[in-house]
Amino acid sequence: MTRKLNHVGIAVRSLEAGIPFYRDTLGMVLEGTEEVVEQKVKVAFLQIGESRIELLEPTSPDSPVAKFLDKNGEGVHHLAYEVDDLEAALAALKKEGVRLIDEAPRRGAHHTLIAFLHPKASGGVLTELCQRSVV
Ligand code: CMX
Repeated sequence: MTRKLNHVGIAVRSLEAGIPFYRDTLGMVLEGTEEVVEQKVKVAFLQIGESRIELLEPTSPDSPVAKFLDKNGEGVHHLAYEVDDLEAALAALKKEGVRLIDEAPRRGAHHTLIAFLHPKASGGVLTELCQRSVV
């Protein structure tokens, strides 16, 4: 079902404060920043080889990422796996009885469709599935 790890999501209080460590100290390539209004976050993608990390800054106190930061502080927030057909993947997971946050794909950053599985369904690790190349 899954093709590869697409990105690791890391919650930060500020992109401006978080980016320099990854870009300047670790030498990753900053691909760009973007606001995902529906998810109430601003994100920055940094490339490392074939992989990427996604820094997430909440844009509102009721953002799910703000809730995460209040509870846990900054740190690893989710793992995102790439799939070819997100609707089919969600249908298969639902059939298996896996608890989903999103039963249908939503728009994510970087022209993707995304859906989250509930962290309780995956050993406490918030898991995102994403499908690339959506115009
Ligand atoms: N990792 C592990 N556990 C997490 C978690 C995370 N990132 N976020 C929340 N949880 C846990 C909570 O601690 C809580 O556990 P307890 O029940 O033991 O207290 C439980 O999951 C429910 O959390 P909640 O915040 O109360 O529940 P919500 O239904 O409000 O939120 C969730 C669920 C996890 C989907 C939401 O908090 C979230 O993070 N959504 C994803 C938002 C996001 O990252 N969007 C960016 C997408 C950008 C892109 O990639 O394109």
